[in-house]
Amino acid sequence: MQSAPTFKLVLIGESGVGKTSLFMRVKENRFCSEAALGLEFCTADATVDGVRIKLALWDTAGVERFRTLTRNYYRHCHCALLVCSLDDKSSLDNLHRWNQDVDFYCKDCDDAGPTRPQQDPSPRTTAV
Ligand SMILES: Nc1nc2c(ncn2[C@@H]2O[C@H](COP(=O)(O)OP(=O)(O)OP(=O)(O)O)[C@@H](O)[C@H]2O)c(=O)[nH]1
Ligand SMILES: [Mg+2]
Repeated sequence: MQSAPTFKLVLIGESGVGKTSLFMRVKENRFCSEAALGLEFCTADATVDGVRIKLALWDTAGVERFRTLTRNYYRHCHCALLVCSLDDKSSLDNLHRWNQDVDFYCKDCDDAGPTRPQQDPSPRTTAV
């Protein structure tokens, strides 16, 4: 049986908006009440339009001093989830900065590695 194509997905956004919490929900199905830096990776199975896929999910750090490091995580990604918090307006206002980073640092998405499926969707950004 053909293995499921893998899509790399990164969670990005300001510090404290809940990226690691979202990540931990996917990874361990639990909520972590304390702030955590993250910078972790996990995989998850999903079915889209009846097709089995694998998500390679990357958590990143939103703090400014890690911004350069975070950009390394954009390499070969297929999807970036731009995360903001409803109780932090600046995290919404600053999303365009993260989107600019995605536009700039995801230029290599078209030659992503061997796990890339034959007919991939174009890289997209999604706000949640
Ligand atoms: N009330 C509430 N708190 C949340 C929610 N999601 C996350 N938090 C809390 O917000 C704080 C920050 O969440 P994190 O998931 O660590 O935030 P982050 O985006 O990973 O932050 P950085 O790693 O610094 O970039 C933690 O104390 C979480 O428990 C939510 O949906 N509701
Ligand atoms: Mg975090």
